[in-house]
Amino acid sequence: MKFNTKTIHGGQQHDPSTGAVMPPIYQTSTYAQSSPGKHKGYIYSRAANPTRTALENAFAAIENGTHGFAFSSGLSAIDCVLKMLNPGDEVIAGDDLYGGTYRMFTRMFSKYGLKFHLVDMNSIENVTNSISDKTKLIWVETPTNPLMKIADIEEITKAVKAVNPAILVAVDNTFATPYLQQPLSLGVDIVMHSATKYLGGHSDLLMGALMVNDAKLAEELHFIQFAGGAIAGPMDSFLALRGVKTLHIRMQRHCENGRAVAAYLQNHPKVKEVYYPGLENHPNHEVAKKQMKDFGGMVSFKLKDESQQAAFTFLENTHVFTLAESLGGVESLVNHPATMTHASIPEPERLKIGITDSLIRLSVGIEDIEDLLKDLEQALNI
Ligand code: P1T
Repeated sequence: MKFNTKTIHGGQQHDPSTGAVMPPIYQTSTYAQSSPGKHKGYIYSRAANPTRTALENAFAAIENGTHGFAFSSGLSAIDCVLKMLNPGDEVIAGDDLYGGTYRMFTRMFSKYGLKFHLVDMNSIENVTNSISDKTKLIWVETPTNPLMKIADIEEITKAVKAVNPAILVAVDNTFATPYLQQPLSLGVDIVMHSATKYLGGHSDLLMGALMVNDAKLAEELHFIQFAGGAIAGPMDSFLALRGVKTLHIRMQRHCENGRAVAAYLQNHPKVKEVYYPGLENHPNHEVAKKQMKDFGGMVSFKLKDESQQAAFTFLENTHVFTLAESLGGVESLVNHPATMTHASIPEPERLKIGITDSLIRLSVGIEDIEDLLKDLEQALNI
């Protein structure tokens, strides 16, 4: 199947008991057994639930994987990956990460003996030079949140595997979605999503996803998911599956609107810099063109007036763009990374990579572009 068909049919079967075209919401924690150990494939919903199974099969299909896993949040999916490691193991990750990922790495798992090297993945040597015999995982977020940096997934994976094929490479594919890039097909081991975002697509649920195409890795992740318990519930699984079915058409409009917003901002006299991989002057535009089908709906920018007050005036005055954390829903959102999504990163670290008070992040939705541009124009002119 091609991608658009897969978003609707990938891994799906009509419900075996009734023929229901959409999987029912199996709102049950447990399943009857006729004799101890004799059951119909489902035992207890922490291990598996039919609504979640339908979603997990769809997740696997859209990322070209063989196995998918649905978690209670994006962070719990990352937590599951890190729990494969042991104290003393080392992880190399990008230097620009979602603030919650940074917080989990530096304040939770460091405590349990994992060591994190955060490097600028613009340069592949920065990754390979940090590899030691303790390196077990490379964590790649691309495009990055919020600075929209692009890492070359295929080249990084090749370089890492050339040093040690046992090192796992994982990609947080939240910003791109499998509509734009499919990391498993580029050689990585694990794809992760905050399905809260584009996969769900309607800002009505929290969820995480992992996709792999290796049975042994799948078994290990399923064990941690089952033993740890951070699973997605049946109602959220139903909603996320409904979201996935329109991913391709939503993404087309997100990309169209994202491109138009980036072009508009780039020509605005009050805007200092625009961060969007579709712009020809983006430092990684060529890599983005190579590995992404289009450039998505996330656009960050800095105002020329670098004061926090100037940013806040803008943020308080948009009407179609709602000031809120999160991204990837049908509605447009605006966010101030320094005080909102990335506030957990200590100020000196934030400033070092460029998350200043004047940085504003837009999640461009699928409304009419004229209304979005009008809204930005009036808020910029206050
Ligand atoms: O929020 P949660 O579903 O737990 O997902 C965490 C996460 C992981 N990775 C990326 C790239 C993310 O953007 C996120 C969540 N991000 C936001 C809430 C935000 O506004 O940036």
